[in-house]
Amino acid sequence: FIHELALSHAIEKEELYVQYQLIYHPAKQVVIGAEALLRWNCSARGIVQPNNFIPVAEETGLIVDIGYWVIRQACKDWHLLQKEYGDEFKLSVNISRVQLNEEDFVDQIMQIVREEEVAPPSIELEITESTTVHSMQDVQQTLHRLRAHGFTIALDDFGTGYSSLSMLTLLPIDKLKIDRSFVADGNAPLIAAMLAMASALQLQVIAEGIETYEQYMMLKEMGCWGVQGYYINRPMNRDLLPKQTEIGR
Ligand code: G
Ligand code: G
Ligand code: MN
Ligand code: NA
Repeated sequence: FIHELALSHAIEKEELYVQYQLIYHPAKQVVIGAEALLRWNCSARGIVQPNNFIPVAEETGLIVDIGYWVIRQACKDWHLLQKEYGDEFKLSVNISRVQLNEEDFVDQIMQIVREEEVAPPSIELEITESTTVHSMQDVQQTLHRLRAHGFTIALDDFGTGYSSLSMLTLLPIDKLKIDRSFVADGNAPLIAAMLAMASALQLQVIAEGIETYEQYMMLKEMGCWGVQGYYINRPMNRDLLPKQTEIGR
């Protein structure tokens, strides 16, 4: 049980921080991006995992301000990471349904990237299928506006929610992130089918939860565009991330 009051002070008390997990391009053998993963170092209970406080943040609406804080932090870190990984480097940020439903979400995120001097194509927004269960038309419109500004959109946890396939035609997206459960199951035929489908729809694919050399080689040989997982790196603070030259696989 997370006390809402404690969470509501987390930003001002500087208890929030972001860790990063690299996204690696197996064909080119280069880092192409990273996903921002929020952490909370609570003074009362220590490090709280996102699965334990993001639902509370969503229920209370605190996720809106926390989410803007994450986006701003990602923009600040982008400048530093881009020096290491190059101009094409993208930072992905998880966006919850509650954030997307904010009427001024597009204006707010545009203001943040302007102030932080980051171009929208350097930022990818990860949404989940559950993001889209309610008010599909509003979500569609918001995503279209974000893409018109140059942000890219990734459908996260792909294959785990309801109506996965209809989402692909309903939502304007650029990428699929194959949920790590499919990688863990070693379900090669299913992954191959997802890759073929994504290719037909001209979507790039990132496979999540790559933990072993065998999983890495399988996805690489299948032509998967990007991979992410403990095999590349555990989520970690920006200054500890492996350098481009340290991460040849
Ligand atoms: O590292 P992991 O335990 O970080 O993340 C657990 C879950 O929390 C994932 O489903 C991830 O998408 C979600 N998550 C991590 N960071 C954020 C964030 O900044 N915003 C939102 N909305 N979800 C996040
Ligand atoms: O739901 P989302 O994909 O945004 O969140 C990613 C979650 O998966 C985070 O909790 C992150 O810490 C976790 N994660 C990242 N890589 C691996 C991995 O290789 N194995 C496992 N088991 N979890 C991972
Ligand atoms: Mn994600
Ligand atoms: Na995911």
